Amino acid sequence: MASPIKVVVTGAAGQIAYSLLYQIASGSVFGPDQPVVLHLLDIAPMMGVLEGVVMELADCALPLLAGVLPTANPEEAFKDVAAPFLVGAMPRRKGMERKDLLSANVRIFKEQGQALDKVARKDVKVLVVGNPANTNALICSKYAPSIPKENFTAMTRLDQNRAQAQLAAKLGVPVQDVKNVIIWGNHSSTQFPDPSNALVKIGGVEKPVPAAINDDEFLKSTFVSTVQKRGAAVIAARKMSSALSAAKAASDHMRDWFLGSGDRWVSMGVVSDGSYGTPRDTVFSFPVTTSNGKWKIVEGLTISDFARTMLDATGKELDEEKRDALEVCK
Ligand code: NAX
Repeated sequence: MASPIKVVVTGAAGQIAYSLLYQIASGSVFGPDQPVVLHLLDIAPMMGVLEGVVMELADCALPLLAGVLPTANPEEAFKDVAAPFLVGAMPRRKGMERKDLLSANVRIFKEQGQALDKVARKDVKVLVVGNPANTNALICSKYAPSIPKENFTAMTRLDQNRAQAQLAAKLGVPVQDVKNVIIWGNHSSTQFPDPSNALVKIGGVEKPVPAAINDDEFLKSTFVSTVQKRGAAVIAARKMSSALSAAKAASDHMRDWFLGSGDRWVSMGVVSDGSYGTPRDTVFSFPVTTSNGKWKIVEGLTISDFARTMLDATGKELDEEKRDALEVCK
């Protein structure tokens, strides 16, 4: 058995963490032979609730769970960690503008970047889930200059999983028979869920999804807006935001980053190098492949006029968020 790795989940007393912690501790993320020590970070007023989570983790009697450390101190939480799931953030309250939320949350990610810089492993793989996830990841990376910027990513995997599920339902095939749907840009309503390179296995043969669906109007309109608005649809029905599916997506993202994505493309928010005419130095979601703990942007895809407009719109939003966030951090 390998020696344990330290994994931190922030917002550990919250609803996404409640599903995520079990997946990490039961071996679904780092594999069935990798023990983990879980560091649980939340704010001081939540320590009582966190105590309950610690009790439940113990009561799960999980063989791979080698230790649990609940704390409200970021430096203690991030000490020597290999994999931080940065989930904790302030939720959007009634009457709060997007800008107010951004300003509250980028401060959290500035502080956490500084703490990671000081005490985390230099090969740490950071996944930011808390919103605005892309810009929070950018700020976190900027305040952790001793850690390579490639090690900071934002979660758009939930959007990818939603898109894959929508296409599979339309085609009447199992979800795993659809692959290579892409989420471009921001994890927000400007994201571009792009089915143009997706493949579907029908009768054992892979075919392009656009040809199999053969309905341009559906693919450019209904499909795109269903995926963009899926989070709001879940809130309307559940009166709470997506948690089970968000935790599953966070697990998928980190597992693929650590263990490899195989022959599938996955979408991750990563620091843009300007690929596909996207704004450099923003955390932009691209199709990537992963192996040996590293991601690589899929190259050489054709960008249609429609896709260009969509990529530009989401890129513009990310540039604006970055400008506002850097202003807040001054
Ligand atoms: P909850 O409000 O249930 O939990 C958030 C937890 O974070 C709370 O326990 C809170 O005390 C804690 N927290 C606040 N400030 C903190 C800090 N400075 N350090 C550590 N912990 C802190 O929210 P939940 O539903 O779990 O969602 C968490 C975040 O995920 C939100 O920002 C949400 O918008 C975001 N999401 C991102 C998604 C994505 O695809 N990237 C999808 C799901 C989700 O909406």
